Amino acid sequence: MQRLFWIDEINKLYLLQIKQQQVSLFGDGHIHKTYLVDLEDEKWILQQFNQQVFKYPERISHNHEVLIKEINQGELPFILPLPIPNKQGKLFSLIDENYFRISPFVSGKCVNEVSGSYQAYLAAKAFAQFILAGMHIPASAFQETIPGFHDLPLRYEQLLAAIKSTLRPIQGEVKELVDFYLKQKVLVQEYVTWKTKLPLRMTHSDTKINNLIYAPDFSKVNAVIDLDTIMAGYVYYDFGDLVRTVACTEGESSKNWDAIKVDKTKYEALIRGFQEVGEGVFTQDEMQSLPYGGQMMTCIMGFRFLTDYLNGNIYYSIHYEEQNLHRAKNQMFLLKALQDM
Ligand code: GN1
Ligand code: MG
Repeated sequence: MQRLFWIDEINKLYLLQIKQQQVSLFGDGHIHKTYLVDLEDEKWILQQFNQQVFKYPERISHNHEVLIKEINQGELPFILPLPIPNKQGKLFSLIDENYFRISPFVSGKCVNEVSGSYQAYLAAKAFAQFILAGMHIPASAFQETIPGFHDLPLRYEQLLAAIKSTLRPIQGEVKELVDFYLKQKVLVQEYVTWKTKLPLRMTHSDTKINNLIYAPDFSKVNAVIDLDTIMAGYVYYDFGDLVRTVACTEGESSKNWDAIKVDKTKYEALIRGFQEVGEGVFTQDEMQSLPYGGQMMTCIMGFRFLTDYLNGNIYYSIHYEEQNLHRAKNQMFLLKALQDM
């Protein structure tokens, strides 16, 4: 690994003694650069924060401070590893114009696919319990860390703009995907209708399955992670992203197109998890909006991957040029399967 320019400053700011050889890249996130810091008697997660994606780090700090104040961590059945303050009391540390932060490392298993319906059920329960833990906090207490993050009409507009301005030829497979996603206008209209019926809650808003850490034996959930998108949202967002990443027979990066189907047993397990936790707490409309959530979140990721491909891959990290196109194609097959259910 090349010399890490931030180590000395981090050591000063967090009163640590990290050596370069104790730092290694960690995890599968698409956004931040995440490292595991393995000291002899303790482990930390250190992140070099992506300011291109999150343009308002101060809003994230604000939301995290709300959580630190309002959520009794002892009452949560899992850990919420929020960043620790540096010696100036700040959750972010600015080093050479880059933002860094450190949070507790939670051991366990982080997976991109679950292997059975019990794991699906546990994930759903954990994310629903997270929403529940924040229900006493007015949604207006949270700031929008990415404006319009799950705003489907806005993402549709962004796709239209990318189609107009792209330097890539819209033909063949690209055209097929563009046509498919433009036809999802119906889901965009449904979004507007649900908006009039549902309350805003504190949601995690990025509940893909690898944003959760299971116990090593998968008997429970140890932690809910990736806490930058916690803000006001709809319950179906968090259910929907689980459907997208748990109830699909193939992972988000699979190109095994014919195998992309809905795993109904896992889908039912997700519903069960949300029902058990949300019974008598979530409104009837919120419970009824859950199936829409699966479709909507799959559709929005398809919009976003395709938009990014058309824009020249400026948002998501990729390993090869067509990867965002393939991610959008993967989501198209899943969305079709969800719509046929
Ligand atoms: C990003 O950071 P990560 O990989 O958990 C993205 C999510 C997408 C996801 C798709 C801030 O999440 O919205 O669902 O990739 N996060 C952001 O894999 O854009
Ligand atoms: Mg992540």
